[in-house]
Amino acid sequence: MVVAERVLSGMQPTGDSLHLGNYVGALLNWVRMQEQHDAYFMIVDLHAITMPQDPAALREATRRTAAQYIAGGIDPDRSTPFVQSHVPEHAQLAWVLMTQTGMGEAARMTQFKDKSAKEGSEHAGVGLFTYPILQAADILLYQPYGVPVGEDQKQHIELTRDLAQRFNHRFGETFRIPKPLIPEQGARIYDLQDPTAKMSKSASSPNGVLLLTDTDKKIAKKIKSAVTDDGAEIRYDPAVKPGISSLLSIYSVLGGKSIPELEAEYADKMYGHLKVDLAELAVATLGPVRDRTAELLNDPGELDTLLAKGAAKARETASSTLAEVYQKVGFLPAAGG
Ligand code: ATP
Ligand code: LTN
Repeated sequence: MVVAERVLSGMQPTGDSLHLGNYVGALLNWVRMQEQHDAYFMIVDLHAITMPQDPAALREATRRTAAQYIAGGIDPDRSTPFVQSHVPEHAQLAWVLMTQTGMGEAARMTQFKDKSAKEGSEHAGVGLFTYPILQAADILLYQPYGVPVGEDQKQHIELTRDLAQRFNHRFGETFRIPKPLIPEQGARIYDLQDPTAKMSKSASSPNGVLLLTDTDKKIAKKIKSAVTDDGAEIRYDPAVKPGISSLLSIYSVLGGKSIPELEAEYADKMYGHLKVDLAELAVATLGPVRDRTAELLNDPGELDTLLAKGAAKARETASSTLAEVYQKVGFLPAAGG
């Protein structure tokens, strides 16, 4: 039997819900990959607390994110969904990797620079600084060949590769060097109100972010009020027409049509036509995901059982990698352990 290659990824249980960027840039790609891979998908709650979180809201968001993974197509019989804090090895390996990371190397991470600037750098927590090292631990524990993420995560995967190579060099071959797997289309979805900014849970205007929990009416309204560009031509040109180009790329991934096909279809039509059709398509795709999420959340016991099963499976691999790391760095094994 050919053993399927392993892939692993995760999202933070922050904000009110996953959004269209997470769905298209990450989740759809995961669903595609689970067919051919031994796939692990985490809900990264340890990462979430690098920014202030309300404890009750965090617990709720963790379940909701798990439900959205499954409603979006992650099949728990095929893949392994789990909650990061259920597997203590993540924090344990992160500590070891922190001792192998340079201050300057960590300070160069653009997500850290952006987020700490937002907080005011004096107030930003140290967790925000070490965030990418925890992410490296998440990945390296499982020895995956690839990590499916949106484009914004490329730098973190590069750091993960550097840390793995450094560790292997210093302590002997231990980690597999993972590749970033970035989708060709939809790797970057833009804010509907500001088509030059990435759609993000922490966006300034809620109208620019299409949530997977939005009602049909809200989905349609957000798309119809999307910011578009001067002129009337429907053409993909992100530099000159960021608004229309962004709508075209969303249309293309959700509808499975290429951008040139869409340009031809809308050659004689107006912006309004494109928006009406895209709103309909978005309601048809995201509506069922929303409804299935609500059903799953109605039975939290079942969801928790599923996550416990995922964590138990994840720990088998994570603990064996961590044991090897502890041995390699020279920790004395606990007697009887
Ligand atoms: P925040 O903006 O608050 O940092 P986020 O919305 O980027 O959060 P994450 O949990 O950091 O959400 O990202 C989860 C996954 O979704 C990652 O793989 C990321 O690359 C992808 N992703 C997030 N936003 C977008 C986007 N606008 N377009 C495409 N992919 C995205
Ligand atoms: N930083 C990532 C979330 C994340 C992740 C991971 C992704 C944490 N650990 C491991 C892939 C693999 C993000 O912000 N999307």
